[in-house]
Amino acid sequence: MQEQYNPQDIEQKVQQHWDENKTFVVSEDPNKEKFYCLSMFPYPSGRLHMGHVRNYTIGDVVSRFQRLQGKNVLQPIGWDAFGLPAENAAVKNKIAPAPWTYENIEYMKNQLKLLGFGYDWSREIATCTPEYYRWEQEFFTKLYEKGLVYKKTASVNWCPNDQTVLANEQVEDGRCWRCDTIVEQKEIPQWFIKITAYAQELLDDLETLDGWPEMVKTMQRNWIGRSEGVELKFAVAGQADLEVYTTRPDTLMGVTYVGIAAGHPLATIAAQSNPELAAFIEECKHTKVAEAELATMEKKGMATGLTAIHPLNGREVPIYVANFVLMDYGTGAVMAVPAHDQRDYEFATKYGLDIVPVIQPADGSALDISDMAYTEKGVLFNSGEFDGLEFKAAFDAIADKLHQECKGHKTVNFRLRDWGVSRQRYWGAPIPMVTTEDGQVHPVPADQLPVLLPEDVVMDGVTSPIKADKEWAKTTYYGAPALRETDTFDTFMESSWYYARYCSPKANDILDADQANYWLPVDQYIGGIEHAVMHLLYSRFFHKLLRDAGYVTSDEPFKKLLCQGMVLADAFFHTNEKGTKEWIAPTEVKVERDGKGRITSAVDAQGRSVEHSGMIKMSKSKNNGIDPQEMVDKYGADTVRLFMMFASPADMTLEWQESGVEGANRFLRRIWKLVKEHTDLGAVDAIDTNALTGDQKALRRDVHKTIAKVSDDIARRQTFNTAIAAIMELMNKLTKAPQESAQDRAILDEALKAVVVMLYPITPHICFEMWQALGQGDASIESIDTTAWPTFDASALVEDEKLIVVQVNGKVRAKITVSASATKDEVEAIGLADDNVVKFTEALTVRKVIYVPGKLLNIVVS
Ligand code: ANZ
Repeated sequence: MQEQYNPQDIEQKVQQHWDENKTFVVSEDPNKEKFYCLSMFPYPSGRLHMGHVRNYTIGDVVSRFQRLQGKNVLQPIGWDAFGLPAENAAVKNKIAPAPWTYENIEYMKNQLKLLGFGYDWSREIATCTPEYYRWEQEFFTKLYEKGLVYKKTASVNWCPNDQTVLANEQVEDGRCWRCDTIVEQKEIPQWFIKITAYAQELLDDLETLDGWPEMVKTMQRNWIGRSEGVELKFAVAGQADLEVYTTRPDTLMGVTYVGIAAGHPLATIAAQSNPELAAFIEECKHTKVAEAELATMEKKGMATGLTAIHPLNGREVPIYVANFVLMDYGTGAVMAVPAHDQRDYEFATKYGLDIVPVIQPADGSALDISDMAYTEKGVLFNSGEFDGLEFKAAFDAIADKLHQECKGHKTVNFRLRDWGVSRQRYWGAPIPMVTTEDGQVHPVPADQLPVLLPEDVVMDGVTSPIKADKEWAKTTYYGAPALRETDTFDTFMESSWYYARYCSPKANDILDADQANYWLPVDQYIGGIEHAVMHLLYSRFFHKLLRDAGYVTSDEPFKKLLCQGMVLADAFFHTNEKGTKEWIAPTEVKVERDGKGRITSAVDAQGRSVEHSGMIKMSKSKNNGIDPQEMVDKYGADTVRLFMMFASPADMTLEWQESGVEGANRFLRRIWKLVKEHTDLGAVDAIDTNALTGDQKALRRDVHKTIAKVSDDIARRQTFNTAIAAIMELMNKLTKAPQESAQDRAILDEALKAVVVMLYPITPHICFEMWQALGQGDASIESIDTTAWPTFDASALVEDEKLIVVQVNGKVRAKITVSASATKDEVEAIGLADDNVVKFTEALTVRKVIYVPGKLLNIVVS
């Protein structure tokens, strides 16, 4: 062991050892309990950021901990390598997306290695390689054959700048999430996968996911959006019946008009003889917004001139085209009840339509709809035979009546839509479909897969090279000329099943079922909360598709989910002459703090005073990212890992503070020093538990209490920070403990070995080195990579002596040490014999003795 802790030397040496020994390469072993630990794979953007480091450190800690529990641990890694940034970078730097991506992968792979993550690199996947996407293409064609894939012309969010379709959630305030351009609507043919066919199961199985954060499950429930309602028909003179979907059939008698979507067939019919209406419909189609904004947007509409007949009271009500009615939800038409629905209310007020109240508050208070709708559930009135009924009874009675008259029925609706997977960009997996000259579409036969994406391309800006090159699409389908699909898959396709591919990354099939079923489901999945809905829902969907195709037997892919918190850092800005904020990197700012750590002054490298805007998420736009590489170079990977795990609970935000990093580094130096001093003194004796003094027993009790706490904190509570705090506390005691006698040294030896193993998942390199030193070159001692987690000795936790406080008439007069098994009489005898107690009881009569076992002896005298 070197005198000084020198992380650079140690880390390089230990990493090389892991590489050469293939320490983390695993295979299926039916005799061992498996543990599959997965961190969300990175997009190869160029460099690791702190968010990655935090995510991957947590995963590595869990993995190494589980290995020391004796489990067969799979911890793979790979690259979510398709996607838009590669294309944008390609245009900017004049390098094709493929080489840009592969270079980034090489660089980031090296960074991951420098952080000491124990990955099974033999399973590395890059989703942009044909070895990966070939199987995705094949799976898609299988889904097509099962009727789970279809093509449909759909109105999509179109970003005119990026020239691409955006998913609803990629539209923020009507603008593109990437470039802020106003999003338009456009109709194009697209491929869809029927996730709606699994909506109910995706909802129900959330109940089985005990190891998931409640919040994520709630977000998924809301996204799936199941509602129970009634579908009912309004007759329209000279036209087919108009169907509407409502979740409030109890309000049926309050309907005063019907609203239809601009894309509804009835709207098209009405517009044929009404140019003004036709123009309005056109306008609606261009300005359609994300669903979330329906409630707040300005309500607009136009009468169609058609009327509908109310199914129960026969009243004639006007039909309006309304901009807040969505074409692809329910039936694309709503029965409007302005008295009890706010959107309908605003619309009716604007266009002077009737407002008929039919629900009053159940508590008997007065109904007030003078300036907004009353949307609560209540008691029916103005509703003829249904008057007096409450919501549930009214729902059933009205549904039954409609059913009897063949005018409606109960039904369930989901907010979830089918997954549109077509993207018009280049850097993605080609969709394996062709169209023959007769207009028929066909899946590419499996023996002709993969449909290769050409990598040697020149990007001209936005048009995909496989669309620009008209030759690329030309192919044949069983001899007949055909054209390839030139759209590529949404990159969520690749991330939806990578966790499964890792189980058999080289399989000559989508998956090897045996291997997949050995490892799956993933025992612990770790990643950011930003993936709570889409990625995690699509993966759950894919898992069920894989199951139904016979590849896996489980129902869910991820048993436990941990969403790590964001990494924050101080952000500073200088306001320039134009009044705009110039963000200054925190590394360029000199700060002074008061006693409480508050910033009192901040000055940048040019000597300008800068403003502090608090601790906020590390980001490029605020220029407050801390480069993990610089930190590793300066302090070593172990220090960075330790700080990350210690500074806050894994699921909370983490404040990056260099002083904290320095503290973590000092702690590692302290352990190093103690281990060095201890091992320099040479071999130790075994512990003789019968020969220990009280102090020695107490110290040993602390050691074993710490082992029990750390084990529980890591395995069950997943509070890594409190586990580290417990180890630090123990270290303080060990540093002060005497090292004189053979038994002192034996206890310290046991303690240091436990500490080193417990810290190993967090700071593996330094622990690897210290473990070797503690082994004193004994070749029979196992490497720390495969050693067992320390077990706590229950007998060490037993206290065999107790300290009892002795009071005389309520005043503390002595503290006595008694055997833990002493009876009340024995304790009383020792207490009364104590010199100081004698002083206060002499010549008096003992009236009463109260004993609180193990704690207190109160003697009452007079
Ligand atoms: C009448 C009514 C009265 C409604 C009332 C609500 C309150 P959830 O619960 O989210 O499923 N709706 C139905 N189809 C629609 C569409 N295509 N576009 C916009 N809105 C639509 O929402 C169901 C409710 O949303 C339905 O119940 C319908 O309005 C509206 F006091 O019908 B309701």
